[in-house]
Amino acid sequence: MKKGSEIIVECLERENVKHIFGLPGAVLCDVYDVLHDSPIDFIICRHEQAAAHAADGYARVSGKTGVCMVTSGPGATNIVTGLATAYMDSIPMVAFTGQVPTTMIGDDAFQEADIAGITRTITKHNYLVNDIKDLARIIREAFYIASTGRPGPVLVDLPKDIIHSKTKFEYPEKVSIRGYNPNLKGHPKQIEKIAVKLSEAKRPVIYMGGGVILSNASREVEELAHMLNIPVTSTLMGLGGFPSNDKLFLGMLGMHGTYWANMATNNSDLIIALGARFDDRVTGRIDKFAPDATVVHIDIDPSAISKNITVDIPVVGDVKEVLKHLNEEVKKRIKSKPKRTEWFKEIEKWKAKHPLLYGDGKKGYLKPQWVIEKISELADDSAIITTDVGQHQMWTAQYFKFKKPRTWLTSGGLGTMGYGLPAAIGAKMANPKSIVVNISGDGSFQMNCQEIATAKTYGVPFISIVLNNNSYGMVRQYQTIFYKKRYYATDLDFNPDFVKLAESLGAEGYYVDDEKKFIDIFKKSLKSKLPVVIEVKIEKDEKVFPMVPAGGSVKDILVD
Ligand SMILES: Cc1ncc(C[n+]2csc(CCOP(=O)(O)OP(=O)(O)O)c2C)c(N)n1
Repeated sequence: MKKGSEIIVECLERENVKHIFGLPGAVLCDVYDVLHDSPIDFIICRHEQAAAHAADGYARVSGKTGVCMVTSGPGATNIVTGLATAYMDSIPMVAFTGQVPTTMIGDDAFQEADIAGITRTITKHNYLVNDIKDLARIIREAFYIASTGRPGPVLVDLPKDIIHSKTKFEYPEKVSIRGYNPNLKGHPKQIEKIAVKLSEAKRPVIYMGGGVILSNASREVEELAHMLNIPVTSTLMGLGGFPSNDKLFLGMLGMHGTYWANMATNNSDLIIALGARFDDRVTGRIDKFAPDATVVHIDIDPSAISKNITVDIPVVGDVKEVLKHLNEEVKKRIKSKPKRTEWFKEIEKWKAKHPLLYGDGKKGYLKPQWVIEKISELADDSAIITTDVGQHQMWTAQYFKFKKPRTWLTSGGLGTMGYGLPAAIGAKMANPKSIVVNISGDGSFQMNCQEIATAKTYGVPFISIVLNNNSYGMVRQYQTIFYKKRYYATDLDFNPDFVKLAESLGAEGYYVDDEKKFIDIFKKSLKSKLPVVIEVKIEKDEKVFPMVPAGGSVKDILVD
C-alpha cells in the first residue's frame, strides 16, 4: 500500500521528471515530505505564474514535458496565465494543483478554487482526482496527453485527502484513452498530391509555424526547401526552425514581418503551411490573403485545418513524419532543381524596395534594433533568447539571426508580458551550457522581475536586457498611428532604478546609453556567474515597422 503523496512522486520519477517549478502550500506538505528523499529538484519560484512560465521555458528548450506544482486556491489561480500561454503555443506541460479535501469541495472552503472548471478552456485536458485508485493512471495519462498529438498543458488537481490516503500502487505501463489516437503519418494519397503540385508550382512559398519546432522537423524542411529551391517564411513561433542566414529565408511574415515575406506569400501560387495555424497576425484580412495560391496545410491537429483559411490539400499528421514521406515522393519525381529565376527576381525587388533599416540614435539613447543585432553577433549560434511582449519582442524577431530550433522562446499566441524572465530560468535549467538572454521592455520586466531572486538562489545566470523607453511602447505606437498621438495609460514616467532593483535581487546591474559601453558590458556579462540586468535607454518614439494594421491586408502595410 502506498500513500497518495508517494504515488505522485513515484509516478514523476517514472516519467523521468528532473525539475518541478513551484511555490509551497500546506496542502502539499505530504508531497514535499516524499520529495525530500527523491532525486527530483523542486525549484521554488517567487510567484506561481513564474513557476508555470519556467516549466514552459524548460519544455520549449528540452522538448520534454515541463512540470509545475502549486497550492490550492490562489496558488492555482496564479498559474492560469502560464497555462493559457502554454496552451496557445502548444507547449507540453503538466501542472499539479493542491485542492481542499474532496468532502469540502463546493463548500467555499479556505483556499478553494474550482481550478478544473477555471482552466477547462485553456488546458488540453484536466483532471480532478476523486478516487485514490485513479491517481497513478491519471498522472500517467496526463503526461501522455501533454506530450503527444498537438502538445499542450494538462492539469491534475489533487485534493488533500487523496494525497493522504492509501492504495495499492500500480503504474500503468500502457495508456489507452478511447477516442484519443493522434495520427502521425499523414494520408499517402494526399502527400502524393502535394508532390505533384510542387512539381507544377512557379511561385511556391513554405510557411513554417511553431509545429516545425515542436515536431523537430527543421532538417526535413531544409531538405524540401533546398531540393526544390523554395523560399521559406516563418511565423513568430517558427523562428529558429530554418537558419536565418540561409539565402532561401525571407524572414518572418505577418503583422510585423518583412515586406518581402508578406509580398511573396501573398503573390505565391502554392503555400505549404507546416505546423502553422493561419492566425490573424499572419493573414490580416482573410478574404484578401494569398488569392492565387493553392494552399497545402500539414498539421497534427485536425481541428486546425480550414479553421481560418480554406485549405486545398490538407494532411493531418506529424510535420516531421509527413515531410519525410513528402521528401521521398519529391525525390522520385525531380529531374533537376528548379531555378525559379523570375520568382527570386521579384522577391529581390520587394526586398530592395523596403529593406529592414533603421537610422542613427540620438545622443544618450541606443537604437533597439542595433542592440539586438549586436546581441545576435556577440552571443553564439546556440544562444537562447527569451522575450516579453511588445515592441522589443518584434524587434528581436526581426533583427536577431536565429539559426537553430529551440533557441527562441516567446509568447506567440497569448502575448503574455512577464513571460521572458521566468522562461529564461527554465531555459537555463534545461540547457545549463547555453547562453540565455532575456530581452524585455521596461513595462514587461516589472511583471516578473522578482524571479531574479530565484535565479540567484539556484545559481542560474542569464542576461536580462531592459529596453527602457519609459512607456508601454507597443500600445503607445498604436496611439501614435491610430489615435493621433492622444497618449493615454501608456506612460511609465516613473520607473524603478533598474540597476538598484537588480542588485537588491542578487544580480549585477548596469545602465547603458552608448554603443561602446553596451558592447563592453555585454561581453563582460556573458562570463558572469550571476544573473545580470542591463538597462538600455531607448527613445520613446521609436517604432516597429513594417506593420500591417490589424484586420488590414498586405496592401495596407505601413513601412515608416
Ligand atoms: C499581461 C499583459 N498585459 C497587457 C498586455 C498588453 N500589451 C501588449 S504590448 C504592451 C506594452 C509592453 O510594454 P513594454 O514591456 O515596456 O515593451 P515595449 O513595447 O515598450 O517594448 C502591453 C501593455 C499584454 N500583452 N500582456
